[in-house]
Amino acid sequence: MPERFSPRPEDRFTFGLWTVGWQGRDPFGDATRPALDPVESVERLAALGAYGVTFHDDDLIPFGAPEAERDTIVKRFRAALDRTGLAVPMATTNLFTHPVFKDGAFTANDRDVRRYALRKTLRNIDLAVELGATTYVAWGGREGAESGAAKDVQVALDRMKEAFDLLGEYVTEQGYDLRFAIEPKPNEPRGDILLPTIGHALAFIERLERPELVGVNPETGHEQMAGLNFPHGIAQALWAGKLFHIDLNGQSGIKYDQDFRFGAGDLRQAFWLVDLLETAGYTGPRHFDFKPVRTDGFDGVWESAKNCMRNYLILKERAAAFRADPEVQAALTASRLDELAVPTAADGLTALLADPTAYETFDVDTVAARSMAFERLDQLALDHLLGVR
Ligand code: 3MF
Ligand code: MG
Ligand code: MG
Repeated sequence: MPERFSPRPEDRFTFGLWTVGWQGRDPFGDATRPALDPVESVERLAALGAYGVTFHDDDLIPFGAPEAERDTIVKRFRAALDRTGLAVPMATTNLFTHPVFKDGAFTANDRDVRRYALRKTLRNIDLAVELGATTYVAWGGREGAESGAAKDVQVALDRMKEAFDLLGEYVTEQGYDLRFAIEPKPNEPRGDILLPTIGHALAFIERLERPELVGVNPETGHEQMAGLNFPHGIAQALWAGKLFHIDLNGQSGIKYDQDFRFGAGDLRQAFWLVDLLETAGYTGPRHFDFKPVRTDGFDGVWESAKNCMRNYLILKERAAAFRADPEVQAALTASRLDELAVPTAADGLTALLADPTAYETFDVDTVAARSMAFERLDQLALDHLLGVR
């Protein structure tokens, strides 16, 4: 393997404990792999060149474990982090596995469930901060419904806002350096989930008491399950200053959440995504949220974890070659990308209204006949992606 595709901690690749630890349980089948010790995951991921790990509370500490057991587990986990140098930049809460969350957590119709969900989250926030996390992800997989009357969506959004306002109040009072990142998903496990896309989440955040504390954690496959263009969604999140974190994986079109390794699925979108992240100044972790296919043993688990990082680095090299190619630069100019960067009316509204070339003498037919030359530009990108340039 060429040296240039071997990950280093500076690449900031991170993995959820639940990814390599996924046992292959799906709605139709039982586990195909035994449970993985989080300490082994830490050691293996460090050896592969990762920067850090992330976790749901229950990935590390079994649900309902007594306090003494919890302390022992955390101590052992922390020792593994110290030994390997892996960081914990993000943590999150499991508000979806236990049957108590069957109708949601922050937006469950049952108030007792909502209060419990908040307490479970606050408890894990303390641990996250103790382990050095600066981002706290919230994926509301059970916040939704299968039928119309079962959820009053506007009222549920009031409850969702209440939850994030309380979480913001808590981290502010504690003086924690921690920001929240909402992870949108359109469906699965609920028939329809609240805050289904990046756009819905961005609009919701602006209604919060402390919007500056809340951003998004978009996942490749989740946007693609809604038929959306992931790099476009990421661009809008960056534009809004809200890309606090990202879940990278692979997905082939509008179907169940496939969670393939990064690079599998829609390779063209993966190329444009890496191009964007690497040129737009995103400095956060490159976090993989994937599921090693359940057909494989642990060989496939570590192979796919390694290849998430390898594929990212290959695409990073291909995207950089695309940007550096003089023919691409000429093609970008021919497609007038430089002109898009020029404000439309920096001379102001009055000047625009007084400019006859903008309307009265504007030759619509001549301008309509100008080719945008996008086909040439796109083939250059494809040639670079395919490695023939
Ligand atoms: C589900 C997911 C989640 C979230 C996680 C928060 C179990 O489709 O993507 O993974 O990523 O809960 O990080
Ligand atoms: Mg997913
Ligand atoms: Mg995810």
